[in-house]
Amino acid sequence: MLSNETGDVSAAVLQPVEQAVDPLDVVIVGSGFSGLGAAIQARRCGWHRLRILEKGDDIGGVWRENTYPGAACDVPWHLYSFSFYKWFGFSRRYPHQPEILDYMRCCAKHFGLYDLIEFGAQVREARWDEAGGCWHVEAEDGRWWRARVLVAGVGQLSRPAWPNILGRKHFGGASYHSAEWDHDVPLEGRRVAVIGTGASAIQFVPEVAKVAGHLTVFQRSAPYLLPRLDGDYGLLNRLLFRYVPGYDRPFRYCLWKLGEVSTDAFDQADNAVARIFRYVTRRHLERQVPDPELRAKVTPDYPIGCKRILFSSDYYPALQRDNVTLETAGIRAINATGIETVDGRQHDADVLIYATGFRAADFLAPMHVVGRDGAELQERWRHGAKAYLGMTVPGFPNFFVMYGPNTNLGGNSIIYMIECQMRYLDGALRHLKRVRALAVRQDVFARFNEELQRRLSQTVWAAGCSSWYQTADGRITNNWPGKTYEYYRRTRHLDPADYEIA
Ligand code: N01
Repeated sequence: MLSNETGDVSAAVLQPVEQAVDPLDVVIVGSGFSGLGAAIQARRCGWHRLRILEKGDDIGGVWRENTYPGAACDVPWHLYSFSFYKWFGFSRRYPHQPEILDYMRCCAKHFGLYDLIEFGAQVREARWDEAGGCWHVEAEDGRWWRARVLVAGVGQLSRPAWPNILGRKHFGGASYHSAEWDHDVPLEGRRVAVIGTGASAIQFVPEVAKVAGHLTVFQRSAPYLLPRLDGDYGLLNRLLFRYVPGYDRPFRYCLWKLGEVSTDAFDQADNAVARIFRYVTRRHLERQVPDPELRAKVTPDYPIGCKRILFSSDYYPALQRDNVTLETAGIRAINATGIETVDGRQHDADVLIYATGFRAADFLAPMHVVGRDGAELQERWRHGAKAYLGMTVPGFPNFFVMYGPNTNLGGNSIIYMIECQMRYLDGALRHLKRVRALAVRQDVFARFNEELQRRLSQTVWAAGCSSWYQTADGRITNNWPGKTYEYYRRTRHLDPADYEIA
């Protein structure tokens, strides 16, 4: 019987025999868009001995986890899908979560990825083995794998953020986070409180308002809202998408181009695009909210784009329903029966829903990644995560992060960025057929990050509002400062001169 290095025989029998002999080619952590994309790319360039480690019991990442009512994408499907895998099951422009998850499942099936996935594998640690020239990856349950290349595809929005509000644990009713929606808790006729007014809340508030006895929405900052021009395609369009080759291409291109142009709104200097966004959001607000008191409450007090600009045509109307209250007084504490605001009022609730976002700046946590000479990634990233092109870190050979630091966008589709990363990974994997290890050079990494931070300091994200784009110290760790085309250009080819090669 085989035994693994920890001597745990029961875990060892779970390992395929070949692993004890030879490391795998690639281990990928996560089976969201990034993980699936990395696996598809690795296979395309001839690396077939792969494993995808998935902590859940299905693929999909955030699209498996976020099942709140109304969960949908705010990027149209033409752009929020892989350019190389067409699927015409989307019924409307902005697909809802079940359709996106279906798309991902069909994609995984089409590329034969299911056989590669180890479900229930929450990675605890990944450690570089210099002598063996490979990564040793260990799951919480003791299973382990060795692989020449490690790809992290765990996303930026996979860990819910719980607010540090006094008395949170004392609430006597049901409570949960929007990313862990508890469908067993009935909301019909009940008093529901929602904390937060970000992208998640504005999608489920209109749905909850339809059934709740009373809904109180606790807003700390008002979001900017653009109208959501959603719609069903109708049979004819669907048939055209399905049967006319290339019919979807102009849609994809125009949406991408629009996203590129909209990126100008994130420059700190005032410009035409920001002015257009301000005008459209103001008109949307004036049209949908006639009451001056409510209008004042939902008018943002920070520069547009500093937090994510949201799309909704049913959020403002939901706030005006008789059974909905928007509360803007700050929260002092949570107690057994509800929420107490700083003005001393008590707001009783039966159900409390936290729409308080994600621990987006804690990249890769809780996975412990140890590189050359015992270097710990979380320690390196103590003051904010950094990587070269969002993907590679000095001292961490053959390690690639998908949707890593500074690759999030304010105005375009993240799937485009993931495809750029797939292309870059392809370059790396091709090199790794000839050499043992690639680790980005410290000077290349440092120069890149200096440039990035200099440019980011001139964006609206640095204008002083708080957002998940930055650490508590204000370092912008999540967003890419330019257009996506620039990222495409810079990641198109891996330049071996940027790397120490072993
Ligand atoms: O989270 P958020 P989200 N007391 O961080 C408030 C993606 N997404 O889950 O702004 C009171 O945006 C906080 O207030 P403030 C998308 O990229 C995509 O909504 O900090 N309030 C804010 O209102 C999005 O950007 C889709 O003042 C507190 C809210 O909680 C990202 O996920 C759909 C608080 C958090 O908003 C995150 O969105 C959904 C406290 N102590 C989500 N702490 C798509 O369509 C926090 N808040 C693709």
